[in-house]
Amino acid sequence: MIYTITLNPALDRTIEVEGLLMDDANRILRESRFAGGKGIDASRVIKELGGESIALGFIGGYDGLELEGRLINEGILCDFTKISGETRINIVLCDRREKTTLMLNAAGPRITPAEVGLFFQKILSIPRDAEFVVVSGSVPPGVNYNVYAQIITTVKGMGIRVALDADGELLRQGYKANPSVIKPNIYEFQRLTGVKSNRVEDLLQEARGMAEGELETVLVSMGARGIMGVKRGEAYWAIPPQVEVVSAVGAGDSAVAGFIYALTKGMDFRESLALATAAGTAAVLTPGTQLCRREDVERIKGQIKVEAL
Ligand code: TA6
Repeated sequence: MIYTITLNPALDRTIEVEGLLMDDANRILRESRFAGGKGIDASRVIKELGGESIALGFIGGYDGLELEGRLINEGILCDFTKISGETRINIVLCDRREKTTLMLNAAGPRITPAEVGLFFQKILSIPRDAEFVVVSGSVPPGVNYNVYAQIITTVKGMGIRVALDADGELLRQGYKANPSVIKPNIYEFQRLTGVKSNRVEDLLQEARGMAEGELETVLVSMGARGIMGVKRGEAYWAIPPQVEVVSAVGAGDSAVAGFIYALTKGMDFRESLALATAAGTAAVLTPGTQLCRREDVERIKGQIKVEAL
């Protein structure tokens, strides 16, 4: 079983307009709400690909219940830690005319120390035969930036592999706890390493130096350019076909889900990287925070070029 951790989940309220006008009234043409947050997106994609996962994290209030209910309706198992605060709502504003998507991500509810303690009790109850734990996204107020390092250390101590998809101080501290896999996007990777170049050969050199010891795999997602994957002794660049981007929201989460799902199905590194890239590419074909469709992933997977580096 795969477990996903979303400490700051969100109800994503997707709003569509036709030509956003500043300082003026804009008519909403359509709106919808999805269970969101990066780990939850991973759970949704794992389900879409035919896998199973259990979603962990903090939820609270009526919006938290709605988020949980939406996941249950999608057939996703949940084991959230209930909090006194209210789960946040993020705004995903899609402009049909400009074909742009703008995201307004709220900070999230303040988490009390007792609620952090309750969450760690849930972490410790994860069965030792779990296949992977995926930790992803921002953290809400009241949660320290070393929390991912603590989760990674705890879960690794239970003999379970961990994948980390985060940014800034969360990634910096989490990476030092040596998860099995990290998946920053190119900007997050550049912030982590200080590398200024966006050339694959420069990113490769830095990633090779990182993929030593317990950090087995470094994935760097690069949008339409695909994903660079580096392990000790092997490295690839998976390049997708060029597609028309409807919304890139959730593409990185879909790539993480595709990679972890593939590993748990016994695929090798090269195949897992190809599935990750196909899932990320398929995610941009859908509007707002709708994620990838299985049929798109399977179609695109056959078009992924994987170059050995
Ligand atoms: O990647 C998409 C998404 O998970 C959306 O669901 C939206 O809620 C946002 O990212 C949350 O990201 P954050 O970094 O704020 O946790």
